This record gives sequence, C-alpha cells and structure tokens, in this order.
Amino acid sequence: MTAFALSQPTVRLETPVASAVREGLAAHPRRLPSWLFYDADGSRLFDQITRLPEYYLTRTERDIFSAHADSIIAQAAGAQAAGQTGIKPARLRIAELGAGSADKTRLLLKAAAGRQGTLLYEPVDVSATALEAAHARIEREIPGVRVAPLVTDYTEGLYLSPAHPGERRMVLYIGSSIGNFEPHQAAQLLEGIRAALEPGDSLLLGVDLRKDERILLAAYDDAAGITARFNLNLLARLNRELAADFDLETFAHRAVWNTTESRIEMHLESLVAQSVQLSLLDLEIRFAAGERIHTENSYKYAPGQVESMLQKAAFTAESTWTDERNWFAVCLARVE
Ligand code: AVJ
Repeated sequence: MTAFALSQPTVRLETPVASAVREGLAAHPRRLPSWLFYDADGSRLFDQITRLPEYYLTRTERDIFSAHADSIIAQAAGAQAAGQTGIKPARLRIAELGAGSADKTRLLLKAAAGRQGTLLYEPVDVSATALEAAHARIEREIPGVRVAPLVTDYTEGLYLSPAHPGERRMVLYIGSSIGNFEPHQAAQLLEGIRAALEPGDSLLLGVDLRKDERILLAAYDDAAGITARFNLNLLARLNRELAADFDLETFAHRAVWNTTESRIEMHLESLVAQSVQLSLLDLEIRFAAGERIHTENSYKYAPGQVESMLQKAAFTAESTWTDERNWFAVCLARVE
C-alpha cells in the first residue's frame, strides 16, 4: 500500500470578509469597505447612532415621512395621474433595499395598508438576522401587512418576482444608504433597480443634502463617541474574525469633510508606527505613525442632484419632499 505524506496544506481563507480585507489593506492609501461595519456589534452601534442628537439624518427623514407618508403613497399608487386620466390607481407592493430594522418604513407601510387594506412588504437585505427581527414585529404591529423577506446582495443585481396584474411595485431605498457608493457605483445601482422594475413602478430614494460643514462633522464625530466606537469596531471585528491583533488604543477615529468630492470620509488613524498581524490571512501590515485606513464615504448631494441621477438611470423624478431646513430629501421616481 502506498503511504501518502500529508504535507501541511496552504489553506487560503476565501470569505467575502477575507478577500475584502486582503485587498483593502494591501492598497495605498489603505481602505476597508463600509459594509464591514455591520456585524452584530456594529449594527447595534449604528442603531445608537440613529438616536444621537448630532445625527440628524434618521430623525429628519422620519419627520418627512410623518408629514407626507399619505401623499408619498398616493403618488406611488398613481392616484394623481388617475384623477387626470380616469385610470384606476393601482395596488402597491413595497420592497425595501437594505431594510435593516425597518423602523422609519413603518410610517409608509401604515399609510399603504391604510389605503388599500392589505399590503405585501418585501424587505431585501444581505443579512437574514436583520430581516427576521423586523418580520415578526411588523406583522404583529401593522394590521394588514404581510412580510416576505428576501435575502440577497442587491448590489450584485436585483431580481424580484413579477408583481400581480393591477399591482405596482414601489421600491424603497431610503436612509441615505446610496450615499456610501461612489458616483459611478451609485449610477450602476440605480440602473440595476430600474432593470428590475416595470412601467408604472416607482423608486423612493432618500438622500442627505449638503449643508454647513460643522453640522456634518458633528454628525460623524459625536460628543458621546459612539461613531468612534462604530468605526473602531471594524478593527475589533478583524480581531475576532481573522485572529488579528489590532490594539484599539493605538487607532483613532477621524471624520473629514471632503468638499471637492462632497462627502464625509471616515478614517482610522494609527497613532504610532506599528505592525499588525492578521493570523488567519497570514498577513502582516506595517503602519507608519499617522497613517490612515479609509473606512467610509458618505456623499452629500446638492439640490437637484438626486433628480438628475435618477433621470440618468432612466427614471422620471416626479416629486421631492424635504424638511424645512432642507437637510434631507426624499424623491419619488417613476419608470415610464
Ligand atoms: C447608514 C450609510 C446612511 O452614511 O450616515 C453613520 C452610516 N456612518 N455614521 C451614513 C454612518 C457613520 C450611514 N449610512
């Protein structure tokens, strides 16, 4: 019988996290993708961020929904057009991209269920756990709503089952989630959504608007230090998942306003010269003192910019709702 020598195999960890970290930390300047923020701890910290006094985004968008949910839903259903043309307004089914905890969405779901009696709500997220939490609560708390979660990475293309005849699909992409994408990626994403829709369907897009730099910086560098913990949790995650040895005391949270690109950037700055081991990647990274890892972009849009992004993706921007300070905008766009 032949004996085989079992040599130590070189196993390369091939998970999305491993490849993203390998690629991002090898780059100069170093970077890590912002989707890495959202493990269980990071999602909890983001939830705390949305309740911070400085983080106006969630509160402002919720205020817009509180004031306008009925008109937003009526517009999506085509009630206005129906008045003019005599066409019967359609029933809506609502899909939400990156649904997460779906908190603000409830205002829209209530308005839609109130209008048509029942509603099918299809939250789409890469994380099944995020979807499960929202599922039971929404069915329990909003009468008439049935939840059909869809676990998929919508940035890789969106595939939705066809709506029933006489139904219109409304896709929600709210919370300024699109702000994490570079302009060319954002354009692709909108085109991907457009391709999943039929004429008469609509997209509701929520974006953060350009404003005084001090307000922006405070929102991304709050006094209680929650955003700093959110950013640093990325390194804690690599310690947990990749057996890395980042010393969190020697990295600092930085928020920067990049006026040319019109975006808030988050970075993690190494306060000392040091080298870090990522055991499961078999990787060592040397940081110079002051060297940064770029962890997030959060784009802030000029008035009219969302509408033109939507038009470029072959949507017709129909209506935009905003708050009285003009800090946040919610735009309804139609597929013709
Ligand atoms: C979830 C992408 C909308 O960009 O404001 C919050 C994430 N980062 N604080 C944002 C975030 C730092 C957030 N989005």
